Amino acid sequence: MLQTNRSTLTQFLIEERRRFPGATGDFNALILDVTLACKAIASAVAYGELGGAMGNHAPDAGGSVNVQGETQKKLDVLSNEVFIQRTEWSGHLAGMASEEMDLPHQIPAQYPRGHYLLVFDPLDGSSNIDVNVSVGSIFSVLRAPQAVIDSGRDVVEADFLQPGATQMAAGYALYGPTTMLILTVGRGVNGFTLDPNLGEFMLTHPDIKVPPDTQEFAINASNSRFWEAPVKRYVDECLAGKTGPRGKDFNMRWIASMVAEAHRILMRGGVFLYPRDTKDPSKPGRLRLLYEANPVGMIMEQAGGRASTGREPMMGVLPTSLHQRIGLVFGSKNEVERIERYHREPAQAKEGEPLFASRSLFRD
Ligand code: FBP
Repeated sequence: MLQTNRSTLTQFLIEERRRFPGATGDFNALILDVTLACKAIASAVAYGELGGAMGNHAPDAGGSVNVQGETQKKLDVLSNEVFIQRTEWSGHLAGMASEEMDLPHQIPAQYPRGHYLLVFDPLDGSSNIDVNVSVGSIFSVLRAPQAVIDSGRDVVEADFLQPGATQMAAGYALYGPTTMLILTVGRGVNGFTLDPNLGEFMLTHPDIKVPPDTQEFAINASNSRFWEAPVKRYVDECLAGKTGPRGKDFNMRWIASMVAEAHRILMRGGVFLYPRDTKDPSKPGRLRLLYEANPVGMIMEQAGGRASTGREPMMGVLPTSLHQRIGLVFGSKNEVERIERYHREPAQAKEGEPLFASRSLFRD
């Protein structure tokens, strides 16, 4: 039964804007353009093989590889194009950057340029597309540097290298059993569910708060031999459960779609770790700072959770490159702070801790 008393996303944004009498409405219009792109991607994802969008991109040409060295899925490329088409014409953007594009995307000359930069991961969790597991789109809005706004010049990589704390807005769309949008414009976090009949995002989860404590962690345990000692200690203690120093049992989850993990944690708490490890010394982490760690980090912090590199707050990290990778830990505040503390504490003495004995699950 349709609940007519719910706010739409448009209504929510207009009510938010009323708090800023001087606001032009450009920011709201940009958010609505981005969420229209998400609706279009939700439809392509939902059609699956029927829409011919499954599988690798350009298979006849041996596939295509993005700047990350990852094989691009058809939906990766399609989603990237949808984000560009839905946002570049509006006059709100000075430029954009994406996981699927080596360099920043310039706003074509026929369109006016605006005050904002859009950074996005058009389809997160790509490895799950062909197996029908939830995937999503992640976005972050930054203010363009004044020099860009004043001159109208083309954007360069350096314009995007702003710490997470300067984000104007961040969000993700989750393409799961329902399509949901999670959004922060810097005043808490709100969740919207796409009403497929109306084609509107309806406010269903106002003012989301992440529980400060949890008994659920998410990490790809197949990387355990590459983990640093503080992460091994943390996971081992979780696995030791009641019999160990934590004195309580923990459950584990790993969906391999970060956006789906973030959503679970927003809904019921938890902690997600894709830490820096020794697997590939040239990569100080698996996930990307600008369009994965920073937007999810802002959402977590705005919902009372915490986001960290494991050593320092994520929102304070000064980016050095567009596709920079970083170790990422986020979720329930007290758990993330414990992991940060373990990184500050000297390495634990091995003896006396059964799990760290020679028969430990995660031996060095
Ligand atoms: P992309 O799909 O955008 O490249 O994202 C990376 C990602 O899929 C995350 O969503 C997820 O948390 C992680 O990689 C899974 O990594 P792994 O394959 O090591 O489990």
